[in-house]
Amino acid sequence: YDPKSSSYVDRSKRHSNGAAKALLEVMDRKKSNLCVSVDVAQKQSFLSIIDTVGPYVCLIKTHVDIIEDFDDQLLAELKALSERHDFLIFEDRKFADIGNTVKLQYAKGVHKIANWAHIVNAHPVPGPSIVEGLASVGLPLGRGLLLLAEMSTKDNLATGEYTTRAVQMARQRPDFVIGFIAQRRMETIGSHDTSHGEDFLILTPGVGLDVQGDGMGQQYRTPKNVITDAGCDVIIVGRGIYGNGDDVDAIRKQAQRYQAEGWKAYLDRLSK
Ligand code: S5P
Repeated sequence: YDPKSSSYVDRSKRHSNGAAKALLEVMDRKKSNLCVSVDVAQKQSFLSIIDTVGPYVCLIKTHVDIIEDFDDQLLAELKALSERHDFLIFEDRKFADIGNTVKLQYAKGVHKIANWAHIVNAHPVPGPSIVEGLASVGLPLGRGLLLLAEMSTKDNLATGEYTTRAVQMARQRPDFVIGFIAQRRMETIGSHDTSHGEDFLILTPGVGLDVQGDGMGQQYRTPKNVITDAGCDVIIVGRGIYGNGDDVDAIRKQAQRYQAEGWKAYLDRLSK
């Protein structure tokens, strides 16, 4: 079994986790493997970008702790947009602490992330206990977790044995860990026998069509590099979509462009 040559909709049937299933289904329904990362500091701008790109995405990635005028109304509006435009929500919280602390960070505080984010992510650095802590909150709510097995930045430390250990952690909790933030497929890592049908979602940041970096360590690859060549599943695009100002038509055009490029790259991969 090779997830690279299987369709998103067929793969949705292999996942028992509700968030993974729902994501693969919406990707198929909307013909989109585009996740837009909305890293802006004002609520109004945040909601306006999401309303504009909503029709073209399968997933919206948030960093709610960036928003200066955050309030509960923002979450209500985000939820309404996710229903109107049919996308899932991924809070890019990058949990990285002991089980008990991440459990509190996930469920409580100002943001109450578990109440509204279908998907969150975590650094594997604390070991399997971080997954247990998050699962105790997220599983009863049908949520999914991604582990950061690799990063997009220059000279990052998530390589080699660290990546392998991240994959092993995921294999211990397939009910909750639905995949990875990574730059390539992970099923073959750790001299694992892939014949039993393992399937991870690979969500990949560091995607841009016009520039190669941001002067702060970020490194960009194209949708073709990421989806067709590396076999990843979802392209995560931030500033490539809204980085040239807040003109709504320009943002819509970029979202359509990345959606089209990402989908073409997926169809090219399937026809290989
Ligand atoms: O390795 C990573 C992991 C993540 S989640 N590299 C990343 O860039 N990210 C996130 O993806 C980062 O926090 C940001 O929100 C987004 C990339 O944004 P862009 O504007 O560079 O496309």
